[in-house]
Formats: sequence, structure tokens, C-alpha cells
Amino acid sequence: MGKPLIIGLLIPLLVGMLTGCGTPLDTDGAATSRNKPAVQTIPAHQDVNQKPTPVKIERLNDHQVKVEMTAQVTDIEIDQGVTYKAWTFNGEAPGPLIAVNEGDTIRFTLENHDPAIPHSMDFHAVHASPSKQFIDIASGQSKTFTYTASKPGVFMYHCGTEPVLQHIANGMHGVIIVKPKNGYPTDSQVDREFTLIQNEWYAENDLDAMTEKQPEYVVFSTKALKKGDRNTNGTTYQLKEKPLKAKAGEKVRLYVLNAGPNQVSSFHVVGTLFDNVYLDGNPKNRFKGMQTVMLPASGGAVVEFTVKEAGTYPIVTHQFHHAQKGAVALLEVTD
Ligand SMILES: [Cu+2]
Repeated sequence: MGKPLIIGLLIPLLVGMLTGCGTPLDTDGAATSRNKPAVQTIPAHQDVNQKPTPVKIERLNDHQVKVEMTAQVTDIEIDQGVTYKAWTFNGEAPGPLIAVNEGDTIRFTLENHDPAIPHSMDFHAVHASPSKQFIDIASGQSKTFTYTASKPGVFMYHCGTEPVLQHIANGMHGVIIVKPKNGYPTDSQVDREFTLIQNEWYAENDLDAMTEKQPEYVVFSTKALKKGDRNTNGTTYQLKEKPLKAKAGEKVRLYVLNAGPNQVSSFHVVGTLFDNVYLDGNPKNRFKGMQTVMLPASGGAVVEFTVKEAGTYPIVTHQFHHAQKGAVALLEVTD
């Protein structure tokens, strides 16, 4: 090896050491900029607090349903005394419950009332081309889409606008129940039913915290299945302070969804075993005697259990660091 070659190799190395422009630093720099949030705060949202807009669900005929929703910015209480400027569907977080029948065609309209940014809708309950049917709707615009809910179950819906993590974590998620054509085999045994949704809240609109998966709170909420049911946002311990109620000996059904966006739910009801679990709410996915149901982010289930005697039954995610952050509900059972 001649001198010129050694010098040729040494010079760039020395220059790199002196200027700090070596390969490792370049790689680091690139990784950091890739992970930087595209949007950190939206100054245009600062003074916006749009009051909730009731969802419109109208049956057009035996197999067609019209659903009209809004994307909007609304303050949501996520913990006692803690308000979050949430990005929402209809001013609720989680968004309103949508219930349709298996085989229904959904004529869905989303109006974007957000003064600053686009939003969209991704229904997990349908087969659709995302690049045509789940597209962004600009601020102040509205669009209508048509698709069919061909499979029964308990499904997630969410905003799919980039960065998706930020839109979901800021509140744009909810549950759509597609009722099975022939019902569940256990329909006649069920005395009481509720919905229960788990989701995480991060430091307000902080995409770094969302990306690092460090939730401030993990919460349960319930959405009204029928008139008179409660309809809540995702707030810590609210269903512990005001429990769900049942009578001793009853069979209770829960439609559960883990909206995430990042964490798994190990869904468990203390003091009982599940008589039946229908994973993702499909009657064909039936399991017996389970203690805990694992719900991936976006996963749903129908769970049924019998409360044999009076008492207070905690409903938790058995990932207890999340129970510690707010994900505990109670079922109060009386004689
Ligand atoms: Cu959005």
C-alpha cells in the first residue's frame, strides 16, 4: 500500500473527527429529523371549543343507513379538573356510537368543522379503497362515501389523516357495532348490556409523548346503546365513581373496544369468568370460560358473564399500570 493511498484514507477521517461530520452523527441526525412531529401544536385551535353536534343516524330502508358526523375541536375533561383540547367526532371522545345491521350499506357524510386542518374517517367495519373512501376532507368541507358493512362485529373507527397517531390520540376514534344478521346464539340469555371503550390520553397534543407510548391517562368510557343509557367521554375513573349496575344472577354483555392508539388491553372482570367471548364481535369467533381477553389496539369483543352474587365487581385492564392511570370501572351488583 503506497503512501498516497494511506493519506487519502486518513484525510477524510481526520476531517470528519475535527468537524463532527462523521457517518454516525449523520445517521443520528437523520433519525431524529424523521421522528420529529410533523405538527406539534395548532395555534389556530387555541380559542376553539365547538359545542357537541349530535350524530345523525337515519335508516333509509331495510338495507341502507345514512350516517352524518362532524370533525370538530372540543374541550373534553379527561381527568378531574384536566381539560384537553380534543380533536373529535361530533364533540365526543371517543366519538358517538354507530350501530348498523350486517349487510347494511352506509351512506356516510363527514363535515369538517375544524377551522385549521383536514380530517377523515376510516371504518374498520367495511371493505373500501382507503385512497378513495377514507380520504382527507379539508377544513370547512364535507364529503359523502358509500360502503357496505358485510361482517358483523364490534369495530373501531378513527380519523386516518397523517399523522394518524396524533389524530387518534387527540380523540378521533370510536366504535361501530355491526349487528349479526342472525344475532348471537346467546342473545336470549342476556339480561343487560353496555358498551365499554378503552383509550389512552397523552400530554396534550404532544406527538413525542404519543410516539414514546407514555400515556398520562388510560380511561374507560361507555356509549348509550339505547335511550336512558349513559354516554360519556373518556375520563379517568368515571365508571368507578358512578358504576354500571346489574342484579345478582343476571347475565351481562359488554361490547368492548380498545381504541388505543398504542397499548394492548388485557380486559378482565374481577370476580367472574366469561361464559362467552366473541372476538371482534363475530358470532363465529366464540370462546368459552376465558378469564382475560386480549384486545390489540383497535380490537373489539363481545364478552358475556354471569354475576352470581351481590357485590362490587371491578372491570380492569390487567395491565395494572394502566389501571393505575385510570382504566378501572365498577359493576355494582345488587340483590
Ligand atoms: Cu383527524
